[in-house]
Amino acid sequence: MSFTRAMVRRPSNTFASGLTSAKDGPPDLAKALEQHERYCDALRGRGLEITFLEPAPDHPDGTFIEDTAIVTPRGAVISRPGAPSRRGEVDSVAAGLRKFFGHVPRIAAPGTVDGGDVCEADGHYVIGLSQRTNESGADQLAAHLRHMHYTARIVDIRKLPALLHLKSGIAHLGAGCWVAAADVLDTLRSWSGLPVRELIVVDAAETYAANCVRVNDAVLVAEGYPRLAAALRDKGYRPLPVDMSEFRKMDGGLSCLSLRF
Ligand code: CIR
Repeated sequence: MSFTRAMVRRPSNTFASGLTSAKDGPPDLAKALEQHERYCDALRGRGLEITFLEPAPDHPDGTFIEDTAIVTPRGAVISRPGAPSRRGEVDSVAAGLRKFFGHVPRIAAPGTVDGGDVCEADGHYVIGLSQRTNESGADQLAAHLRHMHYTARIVDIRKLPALLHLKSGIAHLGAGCWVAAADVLDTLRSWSGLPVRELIVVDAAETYAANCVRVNDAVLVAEGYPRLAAALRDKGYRPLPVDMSEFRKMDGGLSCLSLRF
């Protein structure tokens, strides 16, 4: 899929009070803002025009904008985040997306979906049941996607508690090429009928980097994970390292900093 736009939200001054399970200490806001700017540069360098939503001090996790919507070439769906503290993030995202997509349906209670649990693979959407996405939310999202004439499947990753989201452990680079963390491999192989032409396995020491993102001619990948970068290069991809240290402290992966469309 090729992209021309992205929507992002800079971290606000309450960033450090967001949800996290990481034990790496509090993030440095100035450094996070700098890293966010470099991330935006990487997107601009791939030809994307960026829309910035206002920073949201009332929502410390608001910079992880990917969780608030599922955006496809045929329309967008506003999610209902699994963490109650994140539910208020969606209104401003809905307003931003309406400018591009017109009517944008929403996941309704009791459903919950985090966009990080949704992985697009050549027009097929894999939706992960996780700590954040429940059956009702996944069913509603699958129905919206099918209405847009996409196919969708729901998979269960709740037995992989190390994964906050589906895309914490897998990424799809296009044309059936997957990146998967070593401990997700068996689960991925159990998804029958999934077109897997090529598989890049991320070894246990680099699991965080499995959350990489293909953006047009490059693959954005967290900086400091040389084995995955080398494996991507070997397969003919162009890895583009982006420093994610401050976002990692808040459990944030690379994909969650933007909505791409
Ligand atoms: C959260 O726990 O919701 C945020 N601190 C991090 C969300 C990261 N989202 C993602 O990787 N898709």
